[in-house]
Amino acid sequence: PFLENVMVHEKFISGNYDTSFIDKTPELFIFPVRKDRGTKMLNYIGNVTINGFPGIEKKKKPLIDQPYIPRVDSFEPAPSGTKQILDEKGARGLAEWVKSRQEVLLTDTTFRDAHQSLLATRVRTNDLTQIAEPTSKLLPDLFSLEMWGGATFDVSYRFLKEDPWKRLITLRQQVPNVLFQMLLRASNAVGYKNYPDNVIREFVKQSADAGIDVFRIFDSLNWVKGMETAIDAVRQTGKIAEASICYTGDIDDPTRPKYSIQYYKDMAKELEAQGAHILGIKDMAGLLKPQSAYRLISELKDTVDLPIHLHTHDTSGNGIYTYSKAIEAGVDIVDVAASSMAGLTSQPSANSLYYALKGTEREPSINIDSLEKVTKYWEGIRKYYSDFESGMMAPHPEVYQHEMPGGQYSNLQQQAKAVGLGERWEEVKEMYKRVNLMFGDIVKVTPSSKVVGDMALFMVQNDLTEQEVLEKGDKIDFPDSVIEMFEGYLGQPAGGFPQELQKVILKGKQPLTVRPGELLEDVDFKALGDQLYQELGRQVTDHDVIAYALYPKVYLDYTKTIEQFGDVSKLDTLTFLYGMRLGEEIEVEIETGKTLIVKLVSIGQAQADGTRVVYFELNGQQREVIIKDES
Ligand code: 3PY
Ligand code: ZN
Repeated sequence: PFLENVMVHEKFISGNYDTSFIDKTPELFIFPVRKDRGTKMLNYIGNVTINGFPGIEKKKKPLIDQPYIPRVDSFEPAPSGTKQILDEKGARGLAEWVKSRQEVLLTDTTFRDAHQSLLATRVRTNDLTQIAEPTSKLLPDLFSLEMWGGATFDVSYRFLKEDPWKRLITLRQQVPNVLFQMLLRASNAVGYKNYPDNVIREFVKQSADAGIDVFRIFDSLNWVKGMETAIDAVRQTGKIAEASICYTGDIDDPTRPKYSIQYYKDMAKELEAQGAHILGIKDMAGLLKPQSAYRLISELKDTVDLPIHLHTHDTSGNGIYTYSKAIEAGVDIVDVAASSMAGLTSQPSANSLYYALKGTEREPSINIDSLEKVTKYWEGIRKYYSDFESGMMAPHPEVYQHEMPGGQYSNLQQQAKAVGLGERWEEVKEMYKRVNLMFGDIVKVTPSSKVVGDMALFMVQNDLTEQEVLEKGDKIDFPDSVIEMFEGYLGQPAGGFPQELQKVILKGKQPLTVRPGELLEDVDFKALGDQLYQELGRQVTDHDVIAYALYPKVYLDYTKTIEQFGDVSKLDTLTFLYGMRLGEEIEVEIETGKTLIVKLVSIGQAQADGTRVVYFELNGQQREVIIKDES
């Protein structure tokens, strides 16, 4: 349509058109001045140099060596792997293949959960892309790479100002042989609330089309009904539905009978009946103790006919021991991370597990020297993101008490600081535990874990006890997330919500008992696309539309940043986070074969209006930008 616009239309050219509206309505012809890519980029660099990056302390760009990148032969095709097995045999065939293996299979989470848990999900696509092809060629025997979903979707748009779909597509091009796995929060997709069923279906379809093979699906209250749509949507795509049980409590603690071995066996049977291809055990906080792992896996193996995939976090320091017992009991696949990105709130180390199992009949098929090369890359990259580290320096067995998921600990700590409770962190952790019991001992994983965290902060901040909540609740303005969960918008917990508390929180409102998806109206994607087209004034893709459906405000803010600063994903990470040092020169490849050379020459004094002139050289030409100093 753009090739046939008015400028080339024969009537317009021949002068037979009434064009007086051009003179009568000049306001229709005011177009924003489009800044060129170079200027936009200088604006970004100037701004981050002067004002710092949101969420971390402003500081001078650190000097950090480039990471070591393992060399691989780009002309050699990648060895065939699990992706080819799925393509040949289908989801059921792949599951049978998994069950037939003697060695324990490994999922590498370094591209997703490891950095979600250690570095606030901040690792950028650039840094993932550099190691993608080496990973594909050096570690072709992995069961899967967990590289998408969970918090990555939101964080990409919100903080990294990059498109998560491009990440998926680019990595898929680099890794044609190993299954790609994502974490899907069932009816909450990659968000914090239930979405209409057709949004879940559309999101799953587009994710599968863009390259996801294995969907780990979980519900934040272990409510199987809330998982039905997502499981079915994945099955429709022909990809692998890894329906998962979230592990909480302690099956071997007689004082915690709610989450018994029987509870898990019943749920496993339900998930098998729903059509799961693989059974996932998602131990998001790392609460599964070694002996319990042996018992759980053994009994689940006798209960269902599915391969079992175990996920844990090493927060307590017992991760490898737990895996060792699970492997003894016959678990098929475990989640690990490259050693330099493992341990603590992340997954146990792949390298350590390899050495622990070497020479046993379940020794993983992995070349340890290759793994060490990949590990060295991650060791270098991690340094770029050191300002996002949580500060946890040692194993944290206290997790068995508070039961906070690996990804939540540092987040909640940040939230506590933000509301002035940094000094009262010990109380917040204790309150998290008490809130869980007050809520009836629920599963705590995104988003239910966030609700428990919000309530714990709220109670500490307002010096409330459980008793006071019940007695004075009619006068208390509870956090929105708490109200919504008690209304049933995240689904139903085992045994229901504590009724007295629910009444207090809902103040007369009636809770849902059905699946929220049954009540939420389907999204009209066509209408939404039109609306987005109007809003942005450009053509939009299906990926844009689904992103807008999931996160309207975050998505629009992202597009505004791109409009203002251009495609900032092209910048190297240190420049992206810290800007430039005076006198420094960098190269930015803005498209293949087109490189900008940027030098920061000087920064002017702050003017009366709070702005500074920043002097650059761009490809040798002097350029200035004016930046508002926010300090
Ligand atoms: C997520 O939902 O992002 C998680 O990693 C939960 O453990
Ligand atoms: Zn996890």
